[in-house]
Amino acid sequence: MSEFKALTESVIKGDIKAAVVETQIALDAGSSVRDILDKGLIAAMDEVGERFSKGLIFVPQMLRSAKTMQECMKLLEPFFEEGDVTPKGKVLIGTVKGDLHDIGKNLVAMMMEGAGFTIADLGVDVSPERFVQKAQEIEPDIVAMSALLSTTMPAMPQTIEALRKAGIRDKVKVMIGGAPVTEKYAHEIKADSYASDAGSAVSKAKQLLGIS
Ligand code: B1M
Repeated sequence: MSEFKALTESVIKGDIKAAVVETQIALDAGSSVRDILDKGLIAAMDEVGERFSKGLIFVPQMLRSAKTMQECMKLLEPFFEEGDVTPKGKVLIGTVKGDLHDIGKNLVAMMMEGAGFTIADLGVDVSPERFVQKAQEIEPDIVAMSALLSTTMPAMPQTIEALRKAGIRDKVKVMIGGAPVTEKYAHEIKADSYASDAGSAVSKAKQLLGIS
């Protein structure tokens, strides 16, 4: 593990207090937010996932680590602001039906907001009907879907189909992402864009709307 060993270990253990202190120490030491996220927090969640796969930990521990990461992210949030407040477009985001994972989706929403997008966040377990209803109400430029489970990925094409049936597929761009999602899958289901992480979600969103 890296210079963020203490932070990573606190997140793996689900020790909120220690992890928050370690995040602050890293910020005070001048570490970049990107490094704290990638090498500290996300690395910890990857290890948590590994341990869960091996049966070494169970859902309650995974939940505790998730809560710990969320508390640390609160300290990082102010740093996502780019300072450019020119409105970039409206993004409707949610984690798809059947899926309760929201950390990655929240990170994408936070970074997009920091980059000047207006965000409407539907939360988790969002049905295709709910995406459609909200899209009709707020007329977003982009509908952004996150999925962390291979079993919930099919809710993405279902949502695209629901948008089509409602007659609004051509009025929005669809972006998808999440750990099991791939560029190839995005192509297969005719999404307009795929992003592998929150940073690239921002640049892909700008590309979709023709903003530099
Ligand atoms: Co779950 N879980 N989980 N879990 N969980 C995974 C995803 C898993 C890979 C763990 C494992 O087995 N190794 C596995 C899925 C296997 C699969 O299908 N491929 C799994 C499982 C099996 C489950 C349950 C089924 C376990 C059970 O009950 N038996 C269950 C399902 C519940 C449900 O959703 N219905 C479950 C439950 C949970 C908790 C609730 C306990 C908790 C989530 C809490 C929460 O989110 N509030 C949890 C957690 C924490 C994880 C792991 C450990 C960490 C996820 C995470 O937050 N990562 C995860 C293992 C892992 O990912 N390594 C695991 C950090 C986050 C920043 O990364 O979300 O990938 P991520 O987001 C990234 C990119 O993917 C991307 O940007 C982010 C980085 O910048 N991205 C997008 C995400 N969304 C995007 C959207 C975009 C663009 C980019 O555009 C729209």
